[in-house]
Amino acid sequence: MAGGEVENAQTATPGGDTIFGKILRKEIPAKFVYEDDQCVAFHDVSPQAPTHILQGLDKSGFRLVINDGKDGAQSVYHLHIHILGGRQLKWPPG
Ligand code: D5M
Repeated sequence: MAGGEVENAQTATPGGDTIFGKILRKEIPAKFVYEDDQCVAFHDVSPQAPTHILQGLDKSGFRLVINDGKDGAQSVYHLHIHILGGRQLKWPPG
């Protein structure tokens, strides 16, 4: 994904294989922090906070985000949860 998330979300569409499918099948690398037969957690390639994992927890507090659709800046159509933490997050998020 060459552009930013909002830019990528303008053309991303649901259906078919995704980059996360390739990661799950170990066809491309990712920095995994957890893995079992039900779910995986790995570091985001473009972290938006010191901790930015596509599933995980941070003990000093964290934010869970699910982006949905173009206006929600979703760029990968494979259900995933962003976990952001490791700094004071701002609100509203923009
Ligand atoms: O979130 C999709 C997220 O996936 C976005 O934060 C970038 C991240 N991403 C994209 N490609 C990779 C790879 N190869 N490894 C790790 N993370 C990746 P969305 O909510 O769909 O915009």
